[in-house]
Amino acid sequence: MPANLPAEAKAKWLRVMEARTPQEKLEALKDFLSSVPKHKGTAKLRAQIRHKIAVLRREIEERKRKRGKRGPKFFIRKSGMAQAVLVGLTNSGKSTLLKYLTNANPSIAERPFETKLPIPGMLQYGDLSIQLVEAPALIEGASKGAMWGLQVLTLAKNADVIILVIDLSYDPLYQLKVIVSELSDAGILLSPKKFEVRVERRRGCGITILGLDPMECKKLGNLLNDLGISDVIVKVSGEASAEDVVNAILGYQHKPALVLATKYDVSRDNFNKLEGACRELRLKAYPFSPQIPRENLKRELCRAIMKALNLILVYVKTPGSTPIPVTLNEGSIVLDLIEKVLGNRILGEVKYVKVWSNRFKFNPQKLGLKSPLGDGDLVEIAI
Ligand SMILES: Nc1nc2c(ncn2[C@@H]2O[C@H](COP(=O)(O)OP(=O)(O)OP(=O)(O)O)[C@@H](O)[C@H]2O)c(=O)[nH]1
Ligand SMILES: [Mg+2]
Repeated sequence: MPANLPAEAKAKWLRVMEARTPQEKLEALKDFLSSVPKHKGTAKLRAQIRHKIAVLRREIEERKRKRGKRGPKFFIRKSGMAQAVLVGLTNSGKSTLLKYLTNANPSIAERPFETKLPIPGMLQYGDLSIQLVEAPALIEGASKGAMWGLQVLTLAKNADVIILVIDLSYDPLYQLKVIVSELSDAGILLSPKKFEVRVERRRGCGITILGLDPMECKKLGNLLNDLGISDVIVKVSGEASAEDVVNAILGYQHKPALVLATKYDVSRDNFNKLEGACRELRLKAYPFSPQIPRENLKRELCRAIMKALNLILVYVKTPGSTPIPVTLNEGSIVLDLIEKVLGNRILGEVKYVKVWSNRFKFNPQKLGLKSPLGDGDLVEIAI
């Protein structure tokens, strides 16, 4: 039921939306909550706000603790083309994977909670280099501060991709549920973001929603009412549901993710069950066991990570030089490549651009600045 909020509370909600730092947001949320009348119609809203306040408080305390403490570090500086964090329950095989696929040498053990700090390793395949980071085990209640849960979730927030490590020999659906719900409680959603949301405040304009179909528009209007949000113009581009838009407004992040199902050698039968559940969440699952040839697994995983990130790898050279690998976003054009490797000052001096590609019947071809590039293209830029 929409919460019929007094004008004072609505004005205070706008302060929440305008807050820039977590501390400002926390104060604004507390102020807002104090102005929401307590009755049945606002129970859901008050619960949501209390939850948000609790999450923010923990985040702020966590930051303070990290700043003040000169102890073991949970932060891993990014290197390589992307950082992928391995998140899974204890004993799920995270260290085994890291050791099999990278140069890292973590301790592998049957006893639980063997890995106590994040461990990085570099996954190299051909010209692709992806940093894998083993996160210490996630447990139920991580998002509420259990064990090192909040630090693990912060690692996941900072990574480019999340790899869910799920042990096939022990209730894989339970593990999937725990990981997905802990991440979601920490504001991390595991689906590619296919939309953008812009919110503008305009006094007296009511709720105006642009870019959603009528059903979703109506739903979004109700959800915004429940949150006490009015006088806003919400502009949505791309594919989004009303819930997606509300999550975006509440600050949820979307992270590309994939699933690695370990111990395939001992519990092969569970893979199909897990794969089905992953499909419903739009996650792709890959089997793992140390019996799978290392190079095949590295290739498949690198490709999957690049795809999840919408990245392509192209090679660039000047006439007579050795090509160097460069990552670009999918859909990039020749101009994007030149800007990335040479900067835009040089643009006027480009004489020609030749491209060798398996998309072409005849190679090489001279391309214009607006021509699209594809994965594996070799580009020669003459200046
Ligand atoms: N048969 C088999 N055993 C595996 C596989 N992966 C891991 N194991 C075993 O599972 C146990 C736990 O492996 P680890 O790699 O240490 O697990 P972890 O997720 O790093 O565990 P923590 O760091 O303690 O959270 C070890 O005894 C491994 O040998 C696999 O694919 N097949
Ligand atoms: Mg480990």
